[in-house]
Amino acid sequence: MLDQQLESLAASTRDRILAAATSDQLEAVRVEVLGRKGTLAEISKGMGKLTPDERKRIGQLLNAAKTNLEAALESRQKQFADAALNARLEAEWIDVTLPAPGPRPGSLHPLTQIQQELEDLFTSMGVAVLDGPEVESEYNNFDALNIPPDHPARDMQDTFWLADGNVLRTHTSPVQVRGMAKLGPPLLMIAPGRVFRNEEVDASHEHTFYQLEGMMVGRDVSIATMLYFMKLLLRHIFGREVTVRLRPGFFPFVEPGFELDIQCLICGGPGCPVCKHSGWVELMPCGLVHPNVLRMGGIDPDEWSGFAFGLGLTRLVMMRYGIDDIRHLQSGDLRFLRQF
Ligand code: FA5
Repeated sequence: MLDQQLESLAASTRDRILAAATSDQLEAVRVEVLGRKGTLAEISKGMGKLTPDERKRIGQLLNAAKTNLEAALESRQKQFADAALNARLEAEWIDVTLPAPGPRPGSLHPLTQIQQELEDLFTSMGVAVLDGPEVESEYNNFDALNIPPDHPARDMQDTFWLADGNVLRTHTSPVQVRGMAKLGPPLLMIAPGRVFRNEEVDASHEHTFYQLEGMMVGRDVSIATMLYFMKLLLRHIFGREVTVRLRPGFFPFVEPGFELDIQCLICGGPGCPVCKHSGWVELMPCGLVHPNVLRMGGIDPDEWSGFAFGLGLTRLVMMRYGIDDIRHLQSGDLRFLRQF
């Protein structure tokens, strides 16, 4: 009686082990049949009533059934483990014979890109590209530009003074002074570079930013010549006509002086933090070179005239790419830089 019971339990359990689809189902079978309160334990309770010989025989059958079922469970469990391992290996498979992608190539900062584009444009027109030091003399940064020590215009640009009396140049205009000394009249030059101001930083103001100075000295240089130049530059950068306005502006080194504003390309006119809600962005102050500046540069203002402009290169980059905060440009954030 007990042997039949045992035999049919062993057969049905083997079937269930083979049919189990997950290791959880397998565990449930194990607990139900081989567990402490499982079916096998239940059967062995009936052995008390048997004769010693029968008990021995059934005991051996019971042990054999238990050992066989445990082996079947273990082998099925191993099948599950093997299948899981294979699936993982399949998912993680890599072709080691593929060539490695190598380090991601870097790219030029958008400011460098625009600076190089403008340098290419102007050199193709025969314009000299000049460079000046970032640590400048007080004389070149101010005095030679018609801004003597007691002139209130010195306060227009918050200056980083160095202990030796030099300054971190507040604009690229000192390269005008260097250009006049180096090239003499007639001259046509640009000077891109980094400038520094002790300013409060916000969406459109940095303490360290880039300008591009332009200067032309010739026999009959006029405001019309200047406008031609500036429009050419803007058309090249934006690839289309952009809306600009010219209004009077005061700079001691030009007379007359103007502010050239560009319609804000971030908001398109209605106003935003970049244009201080005015719809216009100051981009390129300019004017005819003041006779005092020409004279200090060793050029006779009765014989020569000139124009100069100081383009805010960093703001130009912002307008061209629709960058709504100047602080992104020097953040070093690769997520930002990889867009260019
Ligand atoms: C000047 O620096 C004059 N040297 C420009 C000039 C040159 C006038 C030749 C006439 C003849 P200004 O301080 O306005 O001017 O600065 C020129 C441009 O630099 C501004 O129009 C603006 O586009 C940019 N700029 C000024 N301050 C900042 C700043 N803190 N952050 C970013 N861009 C600035």
